[in-house]
Amino acid sequence: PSAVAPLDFLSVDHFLSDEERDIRDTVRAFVRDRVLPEVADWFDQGRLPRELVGELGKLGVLGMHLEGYGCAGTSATAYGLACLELEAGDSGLRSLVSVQGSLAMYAIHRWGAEEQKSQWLPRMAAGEAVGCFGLTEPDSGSDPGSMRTHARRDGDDWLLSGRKMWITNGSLADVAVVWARTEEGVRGFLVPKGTKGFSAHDIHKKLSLRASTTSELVLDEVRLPSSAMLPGATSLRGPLSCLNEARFGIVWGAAGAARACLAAAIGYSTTRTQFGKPIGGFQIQQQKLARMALEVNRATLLALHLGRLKDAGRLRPEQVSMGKLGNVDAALDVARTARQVLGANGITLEYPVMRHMANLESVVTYEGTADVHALVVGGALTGIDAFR
Ligand code: TGC
Ligand code: FAD
Repeated sequence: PSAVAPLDFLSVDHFLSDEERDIRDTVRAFVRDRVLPEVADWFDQGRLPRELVGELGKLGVLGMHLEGYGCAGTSATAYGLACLELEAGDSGLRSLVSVQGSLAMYAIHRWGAEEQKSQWLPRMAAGEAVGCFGLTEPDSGSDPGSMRTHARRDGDDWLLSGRKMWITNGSLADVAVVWARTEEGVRGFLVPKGTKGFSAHDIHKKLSLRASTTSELVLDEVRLPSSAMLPGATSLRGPLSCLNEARFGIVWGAAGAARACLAAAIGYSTTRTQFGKPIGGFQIQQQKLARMALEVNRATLLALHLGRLKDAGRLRPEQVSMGKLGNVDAALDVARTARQVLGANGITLEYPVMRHMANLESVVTYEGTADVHALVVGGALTGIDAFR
């Protein structure tokens, strides 16, 4: 018997505003009613229903932390709380929202021309248009500066060629934000679906992030008007600034996936009986639960702290790196421990744990691998660049 809330042991809730709590509760209810009843089947079938995009638009979470153009303009903390609740459902759902709001919409919002913003952002916020973000290539992952995709001017037009790999929402997208090298540095281009020479091909046989569309983009001499180029971005800083936003959402989302695993482990261990008593009554299981609860609470506190820093305009990229590194590692630990607490049942889709565990293997790799973030933090600590 305890007065503490098992999933919010340190009462983080107490430090949220009423508005933040309302947003959190609304997203939590959406995940509970719309996502949790079906997400195991979506994962099993390797799909995320397209109609969810419109529903997420109505929910108001697409680009919710951006100002104007039909976006809600919430605090960064409120956006983080939404990511936490979405990823407590499934990392694929949070990915969809991250890629739409923090990568594709943010790129247009931050680096786009006025006409590009008014053409795309209101429809993307409403979930009427889907975006994707193409940075990674088959031979260029952690080192995006080595990208081969390139664009050259041809009169008033651009000709864009190359391949992008592992692109979330790729084949769903109405508009792809594609990063390419040019004689003027790395630039971003808005490539509408159906443009001649542009195609998207889904990647199959994934064992992780199955409730998410991941595609290859092929660009073969794609002719684009000059108005397709994002005028504000002229170097790798363009795409990397978008990654800061999405990584911030992952800091929160990982805490959500971990919380879902903890909830499953508490529920299971208090009802599953062996040797005449609930397994949660054995000391070794209680130690696992206590350590999982510690990780979940610590991750949530770290996310809230980074959220408050971001809302104060003081969040630095290396702090986001520390958050992504720490929280995704913690979530993976929690998921693997919870999986064991559930015994054989833990390996099925009847419980959320192994689905989260498998998803987190992508989360630890995308948006900068754990190694990349360790090197960003290490570089900030020492002043020595260890990437090359
Ligand atoms: P470096 O020489 O350090 O910098 C090049 C230019 O970029 C600027 N910059 C940043 N700007 C904003 N935010 C950051 N975090 C930045 N880091 C660097 C820098 O100031 C410079 O600007 P300028 O104007 O002087 O040119 O670059 P580098 O080549 O040494 O690379 C640094 C490194 C390794 C940290 C970076 O390339 C990196 O982060 N690599 C990881 C790549 C990555 O995370 N890819 C993710 C692809 S998108 C994705 O995974 C979506 S998953 C779906 C989902 O989110 O759900
Ligand atoms: P590599 O960069 O080849 O790394 C392989 C290994 O080498 C890793 O362990 C890495 O940490 C290590 N390594 C690399 N460099 C160093 C170094 N300097 N020092 C020490 N170790 C190093 N990309 C997009 O652009 N848009 C998307 O929407 C998108 N969605 C994705 C969705 C999924 C499901 C997945 C799995 C990936 C997605 N990605 C996306 C790609 C993702 O960003 C890359 O996978 C990631 O950046 C790592 O690149 P890589 O896979 O090529 O690995």
